[in-house]
Amino acid sequence: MFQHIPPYAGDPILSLNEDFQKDPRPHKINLSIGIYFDDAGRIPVLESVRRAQDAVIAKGGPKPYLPIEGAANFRAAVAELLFGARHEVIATRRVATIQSVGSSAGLRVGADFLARHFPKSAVWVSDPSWENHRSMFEGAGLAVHAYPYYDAASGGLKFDAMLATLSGLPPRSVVLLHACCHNPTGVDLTRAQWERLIVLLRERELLPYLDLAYQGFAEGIEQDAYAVRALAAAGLSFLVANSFSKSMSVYGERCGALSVVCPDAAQAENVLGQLKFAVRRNYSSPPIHGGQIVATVLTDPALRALWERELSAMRERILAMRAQVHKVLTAKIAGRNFDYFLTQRGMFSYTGLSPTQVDRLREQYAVYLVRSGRMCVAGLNTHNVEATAVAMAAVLGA
Ligand code: KET
Repeated sequence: MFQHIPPYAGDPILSLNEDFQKDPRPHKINLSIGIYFDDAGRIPVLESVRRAQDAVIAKGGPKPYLPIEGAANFRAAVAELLFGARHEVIATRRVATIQSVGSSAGLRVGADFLARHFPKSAVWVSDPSWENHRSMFEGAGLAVHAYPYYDAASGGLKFDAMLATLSGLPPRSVVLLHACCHNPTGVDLTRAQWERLIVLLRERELLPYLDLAYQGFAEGIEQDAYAVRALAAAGLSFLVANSFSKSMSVYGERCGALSVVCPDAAQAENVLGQLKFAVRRNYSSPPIHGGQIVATVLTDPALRALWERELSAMRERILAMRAQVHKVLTAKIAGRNFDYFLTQRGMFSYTGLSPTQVDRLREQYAVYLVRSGRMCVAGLNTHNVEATAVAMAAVLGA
């Protein structure tokens, strides 16, 4: 029956992470998957999350199906996190938010919604982007193209080329944008660049789709919502998928959301209905437990304050690792500029290592990076940063 089924080629990120788990070498270093590890190399259980989980368990109660769109307290807390309390889009009820199974399901439900209601629209993603973006949108039946983004020569943005490409797109084309901590490059738009981009998006009647998977890892929770709020302030309609996997270290609880900002409340109600239709025919409704933990952290003032401190500490530890790997590499390799470690933001650094160099790092030194040259800086710690830099120096021929 299944003889014609080909083997799965594997996923560039998740398969690598599986290979890492199987690697018997005790000195192995995992800088592949976008997970934050603490200085002891462990995935932290945040104290705010642990207390919220205790509260959710203590409350007990039955576990009914959630509504298709998720729990009301979770959805309201997400909207406030994204836009700020009492924001106009919330007050006028023109944002439709669903709780999703990680932001991945939010992205995919949004893609299904677009495929059904914007069938002629193609999706434009940055070159490069998170590998799964293209796969998800193509999986929903949408055509996917790339706009210029990262400039390998300067380590910065090809901003003019990006604008030039986007200004040539037909109206209602979908433009996927990383709201902060661009994956994989760590290169974000400045606020001035967002302002210029927003003018273009509005003039060309494009449909922005924001991916906010790393809120709090660039500058802070509020600051990292800048793009979301700037698009809303400009009166644009757009989609935004956001994740709690990284910001609350709850990867396996699969907590995320999709919000669609609409021109008015009537349209938002219909959009919410169509999102529900997309969910119902897919996974029916989201799980209850993780979302209640997240909602508790977001809405309990003491836990919220604790979470913000814990998230700041994660962000600062990554910055310290960036500084340290920069220092060691600069000392080891003369005449090469490693400033990108200092200027790129979020969990990732785009090292410019070739796939062959990445393979050597893994095979000879047990240091795992994604083959694109992406390094998860959040996997570095005071115990492995020196060894990583030594290995990098070796494959760079120093
Ligand atoms: N968007 C981006 C940009 C992203 O990097 C990830 C995960 C997600 C969405 C999905 O996260 P979720 O847990 O579904 O809310 N990225 C890391 C893990 C993965 O590939 O699934 C990564 O890039 O390593």
